[in-house]
Amino acid sequence: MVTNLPAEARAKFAKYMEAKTLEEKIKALEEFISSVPKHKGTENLLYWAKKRLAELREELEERKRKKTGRGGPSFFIEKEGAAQVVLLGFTKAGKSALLRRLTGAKVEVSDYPYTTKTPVPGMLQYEDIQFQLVEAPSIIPEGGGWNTRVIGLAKNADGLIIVLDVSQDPIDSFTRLSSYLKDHGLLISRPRGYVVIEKSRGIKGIQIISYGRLMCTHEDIKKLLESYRIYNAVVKVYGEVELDDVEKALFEHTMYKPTMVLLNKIDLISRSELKYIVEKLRSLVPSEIPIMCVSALTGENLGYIGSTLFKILELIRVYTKPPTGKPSEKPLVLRRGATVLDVAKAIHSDLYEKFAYARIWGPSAKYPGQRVGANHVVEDGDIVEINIKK
Ligand SMILES: Nc1nc2c(ncn2[C@@H]2O[C@H](COP(=O)(O)OP(=O)(O)O)[C@@H](O)[C@H]2O)c(=O)[nH]1
Ligand SMILES: [Mg+2]
Repeated sequence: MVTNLPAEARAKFAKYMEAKTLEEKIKALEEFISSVPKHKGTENLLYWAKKRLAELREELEERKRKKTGRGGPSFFIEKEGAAQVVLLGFTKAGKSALLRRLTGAKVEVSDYPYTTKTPVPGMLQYEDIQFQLVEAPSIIPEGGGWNTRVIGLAKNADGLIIVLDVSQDPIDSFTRLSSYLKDHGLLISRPRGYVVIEKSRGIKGIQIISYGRLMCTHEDIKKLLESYRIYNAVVKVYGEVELDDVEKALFEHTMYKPTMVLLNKIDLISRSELKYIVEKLRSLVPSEIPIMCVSALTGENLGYIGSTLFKILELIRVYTKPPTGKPSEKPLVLRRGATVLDVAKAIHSDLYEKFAYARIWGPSAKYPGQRVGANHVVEDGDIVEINIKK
């Protein structure tokens, strides 16, 4: 049940949403929490809000420790290619060695812990597209602000690769790493449903984009957000989502990232040891997460990483062609489930606005050159010709 908050609490919440600095956010959230009446109906909300408050306080503590007042340089890396995938792991798992071998990036591989101090990007070629791999500085088991920035980097990515050293208790490393990620709002297995609310400048009104099944109406969501005095936001719905999940998303910054696991350094152990480890790990790792056994040293199995990423990221490639001309050599990369209209939108807003019909060649076409409407779902390898209204 969605909580019926008194007007005062909602006003306090609006103040929290508008707060700019960390200190302002903390103060506003504290005030909000104390203005919420305590009963069964507000239990969840108070839990989410207090959890968020604890996170913000931790962030502030970290900044104070640094004494710079700014939390150090951010780990932001501009996206390039079809998707950005962050390599995560503890120190010396072999992230740099993998990045170097897979992308040719000039990064130091070292037996000295915490050698990689800032994120390093490189491009991995997969057939006719490229993935941007970004090595994140290693997660420090003791925690701290460095980790906070690594988490920030991972939250901004399209997918994650968890790198484990197969010779250094990979089961324990995986367990610690995945629970650390979960505690910091990063899920590596797909939840039943979740919501992301984006409030950036330039957004007018409430836009609801559903990639799943919404168990309430758009009107319900608008009303809920308006009651929190949110009038401009994009609400992205994934999986099966109830109104409660939308309210929770106001506080919780949990995200799901498609993930794969690399068991690295398989050159160091015997095949029977490896078999035992893989079986044990498989029983712990959610079934949708691929586990691959690789060696950055010998290069074994590294050739399968591109296709595995393509699969878990649920991407497709389409080749666009003008009505009189050849298909493009470079594909347009879209998410699975994309329609002809999404293709038009991705090429040019003009094509989207003046869309009349499309012709399709390839996997989704019943016959070459099939004429289809805007809602036709395209498939990997399709050639799409958009025709506009004359
Ligand atoms: N035997 C073996 N050693 C590796 C492999 N990958 C990395 N290493 C070694 O492991 C150490 C740490 O590697 P590095 O890539 O710097 O780890 P990072 O901290 O995760 O970036 C270095 O001494 C590497 O040479 C591998 O596949 N096999
Ligand atoms: Mg490194």
